[in-house]
Amino acid sequence: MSVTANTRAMLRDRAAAVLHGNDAGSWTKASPVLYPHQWSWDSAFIAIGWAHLDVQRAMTELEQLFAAQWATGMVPHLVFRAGPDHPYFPGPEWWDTSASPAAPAPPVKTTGICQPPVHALALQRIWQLTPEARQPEIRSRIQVLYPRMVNWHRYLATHRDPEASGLVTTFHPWEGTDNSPRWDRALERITVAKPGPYTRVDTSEVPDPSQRPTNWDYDRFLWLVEQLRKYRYDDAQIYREYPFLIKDVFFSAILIAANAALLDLADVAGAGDDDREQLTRWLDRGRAGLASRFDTQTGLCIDYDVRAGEDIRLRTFAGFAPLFARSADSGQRAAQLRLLDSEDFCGHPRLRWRLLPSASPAESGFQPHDYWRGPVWPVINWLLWEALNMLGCSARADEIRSDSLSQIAAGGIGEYFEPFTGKQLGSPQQSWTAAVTLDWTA
Ligand code: 2M8
Repeated sequence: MSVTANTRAMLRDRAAAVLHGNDAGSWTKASPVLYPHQWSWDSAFIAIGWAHLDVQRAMTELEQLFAAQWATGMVPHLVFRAGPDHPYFPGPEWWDTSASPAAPAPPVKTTGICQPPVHALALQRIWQLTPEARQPEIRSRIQVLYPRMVNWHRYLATHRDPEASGLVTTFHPWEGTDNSPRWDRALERITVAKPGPYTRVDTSEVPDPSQRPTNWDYDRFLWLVEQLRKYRYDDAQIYREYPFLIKDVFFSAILIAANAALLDLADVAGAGDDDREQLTRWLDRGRAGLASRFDTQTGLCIDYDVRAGEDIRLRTFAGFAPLFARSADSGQRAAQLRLLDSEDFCGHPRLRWRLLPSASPAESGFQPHDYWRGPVWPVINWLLWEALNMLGCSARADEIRSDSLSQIAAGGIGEYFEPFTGKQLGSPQQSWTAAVTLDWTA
């Protein structure tokens, strides 16, 4: 059943209040306490939220993030912006990106990894929502940002895909889905995993530690950062020597959707033929790469562990990469839609709402409270909703929007949700959840 007009209006007001509450002027905290800095893909979603309130502010969000872009084209996963009153671990000293000549000059402080490139989808939404009177200004701002986005995608298509496979290699679980069971085997292979002494801050901010990654995870996450730092964040050296290299089908799918979004904006941005041709080549290569990872038997797309030379055959949200890429052919689409509503995913009889959980309840690593190991993430369902609409599956897309809004109306503007009860988990007042709520209630 769809939410009432009153509920939508109430959600809209609450979501706007969360964005305003987390607004730091020209950038937005990912959440008030747990995530006090500017995160990369959070910012992209946040820009979509701002676009419904103020398109100029939405552009500023992206511009501020891209101001911290590395000379390689990489957009860092986190820009440290909050002052010392807002502790976050690991902070800039742990990353020490001054080791890399490609890192931005002080005072800008960032991490040395990246996150899925949702930014072009945000730019597209901003343009769609720009009122006529604002178009000249926003168009000229898009024209400045666009080449930086092309450069960002170039980084992913080259440094992160030296094999030219069309698939992006992720270097770290913090490049999106932290403790997803997708990384378990690769992390288990890391034997020398004790990093220097450290104190976590997150576990004192989220009262129930079972909703956060374990210390075992953190030992490995931090040890991997030490290795990246040792290689001075040099992608070529990392590729030769570092133990965690995974062809991530979800990340790759977002890049495909993002390349299509940049092509769609090419006229607005006044893009030249070179950029258009390059984007088309990346798009074709990405689609072919993703198609090569599709398993016709299970209907899932499969990550690949480059170091171990192993497929990662798990039932998680990432398996729906062909849908997220908005490029599934009709056979893949039919198989994926069947699987989506099967008992392994949205059709599981215990689910509170028919939404895509981060891992299948049928998967052995599934944990209903634990972060990326089972809970429902509104931003992931937003990506699915948008993809289904673009693939012509608007009835199923409408259900995802409506169930997501019901979940948020009942549970609050939380970070993630328990799939069986709908209980809000993690951080309250999460900016990107507010942002997709604004997009869903427009
Ligand atoms: C989570 O990750 C951060 C590290 O980047 C953390 O656990 O401290 C993830 O959900 C990530 O995808 C997200 O961007 C970030 C901020 O919301 O939080």
